[in-house]
Amino acid sequence: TALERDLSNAVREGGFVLYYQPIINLAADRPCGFEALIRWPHPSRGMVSPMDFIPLAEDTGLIVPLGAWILQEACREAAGWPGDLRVSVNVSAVQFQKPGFEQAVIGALAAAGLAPQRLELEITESILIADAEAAITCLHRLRSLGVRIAMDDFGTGYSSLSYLRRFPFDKIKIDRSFIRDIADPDAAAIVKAIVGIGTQRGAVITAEGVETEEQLACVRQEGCSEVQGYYFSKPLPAQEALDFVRKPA
Ligand code: G
Ligand code: G
Ligand code: MN
Ligand code: NA
Repeated sequence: TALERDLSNAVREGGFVLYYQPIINLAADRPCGFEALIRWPHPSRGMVSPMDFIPLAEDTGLIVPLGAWILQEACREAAGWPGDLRVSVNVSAVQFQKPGFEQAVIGALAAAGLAPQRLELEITESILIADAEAAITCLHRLRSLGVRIAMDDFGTGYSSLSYLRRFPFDKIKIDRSFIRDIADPDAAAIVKAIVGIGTQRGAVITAEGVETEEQLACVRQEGCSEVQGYYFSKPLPAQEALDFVRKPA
């Protein structure tokens, strides 16, 4: 298709940009890192959403070079950030399962000179579907390098809670649908349960999609330690993200 051809060209010519959304540590009341979110400024279609082109990249295999570029670019950018700010990179299940994924991570860290502790990989439960044993082994290897693992969109997947016992992770990101509905006691109870399980496992709990002061108060009350969402900032171009960190509170 035409979009497929354009995607292939964009991968070859570097036609993508990464935006960065601040992640706020509530106790410190300041950003502790950024989530990298890819953008594709298409010459005639305008901004194409990753929800439209990541699946296409997965189907065509372009996710391998594209994913390698995302890792390299995010690590390179993060190496220039002050202090111990982390970068969180979304990894699709297909990308994770391709041979060479671990090597792409190691290569990106080395090329950027970034400490592995400053890279966090956001994965979803879907990586466990095909071959859970292989996925768990790979996660252990990545963590032994020092890279952190976050479970993204948590609560929306289809895996059973028993996976949580075998799955090595450092952080749970509570899906924004629960935060949106947090005034509803059922959604609040789910947030409370996730915080309980995650805290028991020693994980950091991040609330995603916080848009209002009321939602912020609720997730703080429920014991989330980090928050992300439009209430603080939308995803920003790299330079604006740095300005966000430097601006006085
Ligand atoms: O920022 P936003 O609307 O654009 O992102 C839409 C979806 O695309 C989200 O599910 C997000 O996780 C995914 N996404 C954004 N950037 C990346 C990326 O760099 N790699 C992968 N695999 N997914 C991404
Ligand atoms: O699937 P993942 O969690 O990686 O994707 C994050 C998505 O959430 C991105 O599309 C990002 O732009 C979007 N996002 C970030 N903060 C908010 C928010 O406060 N509200 C909404 N509706 N979307 C958000
Ligand atoms: Mn994410
Ligand atoms: Na998410």
